[in-house]
Amino acid sequence: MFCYQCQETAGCTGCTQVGVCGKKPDVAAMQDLLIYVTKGLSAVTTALRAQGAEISTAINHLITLNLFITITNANFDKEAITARIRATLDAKRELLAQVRNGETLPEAARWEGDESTFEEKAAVVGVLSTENEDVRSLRELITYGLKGLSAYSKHANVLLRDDGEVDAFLQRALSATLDDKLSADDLVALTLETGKYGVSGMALLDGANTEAYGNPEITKVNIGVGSRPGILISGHDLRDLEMLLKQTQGSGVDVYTHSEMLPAHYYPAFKNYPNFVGNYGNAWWKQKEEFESFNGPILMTTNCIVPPKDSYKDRLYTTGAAGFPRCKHISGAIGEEKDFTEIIEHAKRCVAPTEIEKGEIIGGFAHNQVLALADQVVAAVKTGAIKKFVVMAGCDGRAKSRNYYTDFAKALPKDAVILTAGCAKYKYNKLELGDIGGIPRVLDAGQCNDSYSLAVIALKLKEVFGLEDINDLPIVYNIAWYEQKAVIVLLALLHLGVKNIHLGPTLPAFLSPNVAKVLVENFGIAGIGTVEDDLKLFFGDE
Ligand code: FS2
Ligand code: SF4
Repeated sequence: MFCYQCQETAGCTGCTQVGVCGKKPDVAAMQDLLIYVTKGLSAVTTALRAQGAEISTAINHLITLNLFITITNANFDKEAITARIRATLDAKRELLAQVRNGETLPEAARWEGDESTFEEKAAVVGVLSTENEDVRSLRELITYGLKGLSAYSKHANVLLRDDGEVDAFLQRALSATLDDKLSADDLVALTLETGKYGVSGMALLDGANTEAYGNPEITKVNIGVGSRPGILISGHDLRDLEMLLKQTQGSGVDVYTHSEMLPAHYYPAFKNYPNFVGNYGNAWWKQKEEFESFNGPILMTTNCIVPPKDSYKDRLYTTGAAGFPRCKHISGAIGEEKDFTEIIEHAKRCVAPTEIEKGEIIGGFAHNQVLALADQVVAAVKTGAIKKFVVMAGCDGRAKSRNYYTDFAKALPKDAVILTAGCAKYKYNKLELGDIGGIPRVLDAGQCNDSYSLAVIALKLKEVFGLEDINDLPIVYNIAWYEQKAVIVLLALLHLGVKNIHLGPTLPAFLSPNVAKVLVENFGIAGIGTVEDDLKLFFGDE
């Protein structure tokens, strides 16, 4: 196997024996093949669009879900992934027959094979099948950005929102990664275009979420526990949460959020459920301890799954893109009501969660809420009460080096405000960082996709202060990344013209030295240093 798509890749170069995430070589192989056939299908749909044909929503959804399934920590179930390969080949066969000059399409679009050939084929179509290091780097950078984009599209799709242009671009760009005629410059341009569609994808999801559930508002979220049995829901899918909340009414079972589901508490629609008790635990990587002490069933709606311990494996359920062998998967297509009865009945047999924390955390600072406070925020900037905003969005992870973000947050000057989104927040959202004239020093916009809100806020501030360039704002970017959704967030920020983003705790292994050089020279992308040095860099010697 060879995989280097996430920040925790072995030795900062690539997982070759087994994934640091727990992905085994046979699963890695099927993921490689799934990406290959999905690229092939995308070449077919792109050719059909060029002929003037319409591609069905079902095919668009098939493609986005395939990509989502291969995101780090989403799906470890070889059988489920193999079934997706078969379904993709079936769909492609039918569509390929409608392409004029189908024989001119890339090999991935024409390849056929039954399950007995999958392993052999997977061995020659992985990341390393592109020999040129820079082309490989750019192809993977684009593919990982598209994986992130597909996750956000899928969350909008389950709320019955689609953007045909995003789907068409996603498939065109996937197909372009098969094209040997494209130069490195072409691929750099496509990388930036991916960022443009990243903004569209996040805007689509933002519209879908706020239309369905209202605009997030300032909310205090309980981190303690109640006395009744509970279900813990993790991942990013708000529609799954909505169905679970509805189905648990009157059941005597409480619902708690975990990790990236925390921001659900900020939406008005979810406040109407009396059994929606609070947030339990921390970022994804602490789940082995926290799922154990939760005592009740856990529903993973997306990544990030850590291979479960036997002690709670029978309590772990998956749905949507998530999967783990021998953990019960709750199915349900887009537009269908999923049936969570089995999880609710399971919860009734469990004891209440063991308390691991007490108190409250505050969040809900997505664009609408922050813009409602705009006068207060602008006044604080004008009087100098707020000197700088520090965007610390992104992901959390296991690496000890990520303690940098806790130390950095603690050491920030008292007139700096953190803008955050994603599970990166768990490194500092329980610190006592205080407020500035009533504005908390950590403003949590929501999930990683709500980084979109941070961009909307920055663009609004640019307008209010009458600035020409987004980089003239008193905002610095110190982003933590882990998986591929952070890649699309990064590309979206680059598309919006944001420069000098610091990315840590390490730069992606999939950036070749030349590709890294392009990002450094054109966008000022940099890694992180020590807390002390970085504070000097961002704030001078004040
Ligand atoms: Fe955190 Fe994992 Fe949000 Fe990422 S829970 S690293 O999925 O996309 O963020
Ligand atoms: Fe390794 Fe990350 Fe790939 Fe898992 S997702 S195999 S940890 S690079």
